[in-house]
Order: sequence, then C-alpha cells, then structure tokens
Amino acid sequence: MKAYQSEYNRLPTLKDPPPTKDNTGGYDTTSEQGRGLIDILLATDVSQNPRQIPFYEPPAGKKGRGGYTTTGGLVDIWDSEGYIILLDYNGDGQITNPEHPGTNIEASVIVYSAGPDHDFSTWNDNLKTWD
Ligand SMILES: [Ca+2]
Ligand SMILES: [Ca+2]
Repeated sequence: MKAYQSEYNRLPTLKDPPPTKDNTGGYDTTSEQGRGLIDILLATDVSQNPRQIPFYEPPAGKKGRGGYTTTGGLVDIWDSEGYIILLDYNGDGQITNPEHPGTNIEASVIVYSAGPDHDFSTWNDNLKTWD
C-alpha cells in the first residue's frame, strides 16, 4: 500500500473522483470494495494501476487455510473473516483508532483482523498493524 502511494502519490481507491474522507468503517477484504482494492494492488485492475506494477503478493487461498482467492477475496489465517483496511483518504496523516474511537493513529493505512475468536469487536486477540 505504501509502495503504491509513493508510486502514484495517492492511496488506491475504486472511487472516481477519489474520496476526500477516510473510510472510517473500513473495507473488508472479503467484500466487493476490499477485493477491488486488492485487485488494484495486484495489478489485476490496471485502470487504477496503469503502470501495471504488482504491489502485493497475497498468500494463495486453500480450503480451510484462509488466503486469497479471486471470488472470496482475502480471508484471515483462521479461515473465517476478512481483514479490515482503513485508509487516510483526507491526507491528514491520521486515521481514527477503531479500537479507541476518539483517538487517532498516525498512519496512511491500517489493517486489522478479527483474531482467532472471529469477532472484530473483541480486541484482545485481534491482529493489528499499530501499537
Ligand atoms: Ca485522515
Ligand atoms: Ca477478536
């Protein structure tokens, strides 16, 4: 994601014109939005990646193992949920902390998973890209 940002000087998005507010709800990597984002990073969708640079190599999906498939998107290592991606589309360098709303994380991209309990709202076991 960061490599995409430095190559194109913006964050990947499916929206045209690009969003001007952070996607505070996040994109689930198994949803249409999230899969679209991955397609851009894989250079499968070249409309948003005209230099056709693959920025991401996802683990291939295997039954019962999680990973990435074109139809299912990216599923977590517990083969249950997607990952949630939040992006700093307004460019202020901050993203609202989904664990502690009202506080911010200084980042252009953050990602988290539901963890082994398959529940995004229980944070003690969630994998996250901050802290
Ligand atoms: Ca922001
Ligand atoms: Ca959890």
